[in-house]
Amino acid sequence: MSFSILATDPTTSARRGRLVLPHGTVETPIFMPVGTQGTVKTLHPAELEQLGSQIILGNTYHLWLRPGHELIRELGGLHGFSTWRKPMLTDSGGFQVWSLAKLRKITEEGVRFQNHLDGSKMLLTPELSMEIQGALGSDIAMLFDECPPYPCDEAYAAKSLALTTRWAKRCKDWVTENEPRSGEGRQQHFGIVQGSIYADLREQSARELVELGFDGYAIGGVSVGEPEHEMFRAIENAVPFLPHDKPRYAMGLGTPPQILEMISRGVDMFDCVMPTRIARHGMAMTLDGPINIKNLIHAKDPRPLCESAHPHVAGFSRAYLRHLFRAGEILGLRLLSFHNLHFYLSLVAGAREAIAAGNFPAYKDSFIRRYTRTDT
Ligand code: PRF
Repeated sequence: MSFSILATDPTTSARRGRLVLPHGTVETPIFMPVGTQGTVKTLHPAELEQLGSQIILGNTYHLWLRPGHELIRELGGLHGFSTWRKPMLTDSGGFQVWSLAKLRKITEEGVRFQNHLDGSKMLLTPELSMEIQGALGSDIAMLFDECPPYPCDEAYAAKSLALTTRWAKRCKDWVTENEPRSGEGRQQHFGIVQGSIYADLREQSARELVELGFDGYAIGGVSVGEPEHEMFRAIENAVPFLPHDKPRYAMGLGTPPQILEMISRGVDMFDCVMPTRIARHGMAMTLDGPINIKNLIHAKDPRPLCESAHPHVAGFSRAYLRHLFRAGEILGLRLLSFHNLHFYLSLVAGAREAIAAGNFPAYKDSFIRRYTRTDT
């Protein structure tokens, strides 16, 4: 079995686990930097390794449209093509079609849409998504799902989740018939629980996916504009129906406090564009909350970004980093991206240590208290 639980927190649902994948081992809970186009924006793969990134994410939708999965297959899969050597997870494309493409239409067959790059008409199906992810050669492929918008009435959410289950079955059938990789090098497949904010639908979705049987389970359809308490409830409504001995992944979130809240609810894996995206807008995470490095208050500040900064960044003053942003220098984008990923990776590394040491609730509470404190 590729996932093992090494420790559990006695007072919350937090777990410390280990996931063995074809390109390496992932210690959980883990944060996965997002590399949509086969690159974590601005960073060299060696820098990602220097940060201790254990697994990164890529996107079926973008890489299928450009440069194309056949070309990537020919050039050694996404690993060979990008030179990233460690594990990689690919999202299945449906969610990205929804957020990027024009004139989308969902049918039983799949999603029809207009390519956002050249306007051509395309169809992405569950089978094609699995074929593309097979060509990309990721360690973990996500099943093709529909992520309903928020808000969404219960009738639509029920119809949508029934479609997600039928698509999951088609993904599984395609993999059974076509997957050439077996044994140690086998690609893993994660089902995605949907059901919007409806407890009974979350339960139904989880049960149906578990019945089909996958290597891990994601909770999708969260962090799509719903209030935070609904997001936590969606996780609480799905987790009890997922197998204890399989990894759980909350897709596309969140803030550092939200990640700790999700870990305490039994989630093992996370991805979010936020740390790298806000870095490119001059936002840096610190233990006292995020700061905007472009602000005038940093103009003469000789201090580093944060007492927990990585040595690669800690030597630069806030004043210098502000100068880089104001001068439009690329190094500013690179240093803040590196810093924010270090912040997220340290957050989850701290959670792993705390779970193993039996003091996760204290770790979580003291982190959140300091991060959200507003000194006035
Ligand atoms: N489904 C897929 N990818 C996703 C989501 C989803 O629901 C989300 C929602 N938070 C982010 N990425 N396939």
